[in-house]
Amino acid sequence: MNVARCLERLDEAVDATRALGLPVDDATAVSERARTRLGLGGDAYVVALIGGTGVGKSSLLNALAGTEVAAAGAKRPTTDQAVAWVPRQRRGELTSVLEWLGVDRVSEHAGNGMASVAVLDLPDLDSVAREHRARVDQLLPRIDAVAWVVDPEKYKDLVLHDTYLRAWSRRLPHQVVVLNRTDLLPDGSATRVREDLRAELDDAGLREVPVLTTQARRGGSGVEELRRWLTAESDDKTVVAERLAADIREAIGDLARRAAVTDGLAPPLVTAERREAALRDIAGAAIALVDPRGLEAQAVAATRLSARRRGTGPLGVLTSALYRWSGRARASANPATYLRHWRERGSLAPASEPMRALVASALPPLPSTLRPAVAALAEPANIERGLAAAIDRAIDDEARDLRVPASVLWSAIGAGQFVVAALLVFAAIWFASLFVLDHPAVGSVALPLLGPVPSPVLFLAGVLLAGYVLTLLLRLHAGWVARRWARRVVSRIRSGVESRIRGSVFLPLDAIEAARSRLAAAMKDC
Ligand SMILES: Nc1nc2c(ncn2[C@@H]2O[C@H](COP(=O)(O)OP(=O)(O)OP(=O)(O)O)[C@@H](O)[C@H]2O)c(=O)[nH]1
Ligand SMILES: [Mg+2]
Repeated sequence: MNVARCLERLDEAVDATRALGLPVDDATAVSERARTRLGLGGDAYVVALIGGTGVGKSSLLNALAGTEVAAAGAKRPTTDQAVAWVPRQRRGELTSVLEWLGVDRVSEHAGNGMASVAVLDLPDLDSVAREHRARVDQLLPRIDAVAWVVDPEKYKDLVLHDTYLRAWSRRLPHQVVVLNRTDLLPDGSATRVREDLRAELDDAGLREVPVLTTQARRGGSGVEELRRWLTAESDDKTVVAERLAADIREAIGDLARRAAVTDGLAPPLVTAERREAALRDIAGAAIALVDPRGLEAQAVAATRLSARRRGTGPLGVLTSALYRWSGRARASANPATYLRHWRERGSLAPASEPMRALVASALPPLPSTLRPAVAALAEPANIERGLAAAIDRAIDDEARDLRVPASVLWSAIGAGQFVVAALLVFAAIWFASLFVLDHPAVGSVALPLLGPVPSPVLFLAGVLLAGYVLTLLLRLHAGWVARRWARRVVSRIRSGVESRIRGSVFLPLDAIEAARSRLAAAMKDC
């Protein structure tokens, strides 16, 4: 049994539990106790006789010793201070252990085949002297092994079974139940009582705990069996190590249970699918505030402005300059500013709702210890703060380098518009020449006709139509480019918001899951 490794696991479990904000006092007490016990060393382990008053604990110790080590008597209770019976050759090594236990009444023996074990006779658990039980409770966590002593009257005692045997069973790999005073039973009924006690222990899940029957008085039958149990574990270090490891294992298990980790498994508090669905819903609500339609309108206006500058020929240069000069361009077409003002378009409250629902679905099966930490994940103020930061950063990334799209087509259209303008000038000159050079005899000028229509008129109409078609083409193309661009911007903001929600709104949930996984890992290899 590697206690050092178990202690490392316990430290990891304590760290993980602290990260969850759960109390760790019991676990750190176990850790300190184990480290102290390991530090004390000694080549003997300590077995305590524990039970109700008058069951014969002191008498059993005297029977083992073959002499009166501890006072036994009819007065109830008799023992009020722990008495240790230790092998003389180990006395020195045991001194620090006994000091740590607070036991100063020590009786030595020559060994007698019990060279590795110190036996403690303790005060009772159930007399009017409450301080006796308090003393046992104080000592029990430091004891290496226990012989629970009962008698035919008290063997069903609930306090012993529920408060002690059941509670300590997993922390004490070396324990035995001793049914003493069996000589007081009528002939033949000792076996029945023993079987009854056995069944009682089995029902409580204590199948591995052996039951011995003894008579501390009148011949001391069964006392040799108790002695064999006490000396069966020849390697005292194993007893101490197994006890410490069991204690540590239980402490880790307690921490893990508080965090809904059982059998070394930390099933996720919410499934990956539910989490992704919540993420999408939260991002969707956030994107509603970013307002894709509004952005599209802004993008179209800004793109058309830019297209007008390039693609409307000499007239466009003039109108664009006027637009800019008057400030209208800024007011009606600034996608970046529009994005940055997302807060003005509504509240974040609906965006925190999917998280609240997600947390509410995770809470019911959780132990009460973990619930507050998980419930805090649905705290609207926290969610909204994280979400606002996520939106701000995603928008900032996008708005910082937001460039209104441009197209070479617009320059080509612009060139076309210059040609149109030139042709208009030409048409104007043509008309002027007709009036000025040949005025007033218009009718005398031979006008080239194209069918019934004079060529200059047709020419003028054609040039104007070409100008109109180019303007329309520019407008339609700029609108199409702008909408496509706006969709891309929204989609980049959406993925930016989603990835940031993962790292902000879901961060506390991830921290809880990480701590639970660490607890699950700490349950292995100990
Ligand atoms: N008949 C019989 N009497 C016993 C036996 N063991 C102990 N007794 C008697 O039971 C009484 C109580 O014995 P103790 O050894 O003082 O009991 P204890 O468990 O140490 O009691 P506390 O010190 O009060 O906790 C004494 O009068 C003993 O002589 C036994 O096996 N058979
Ligand atoms: Mg006693």
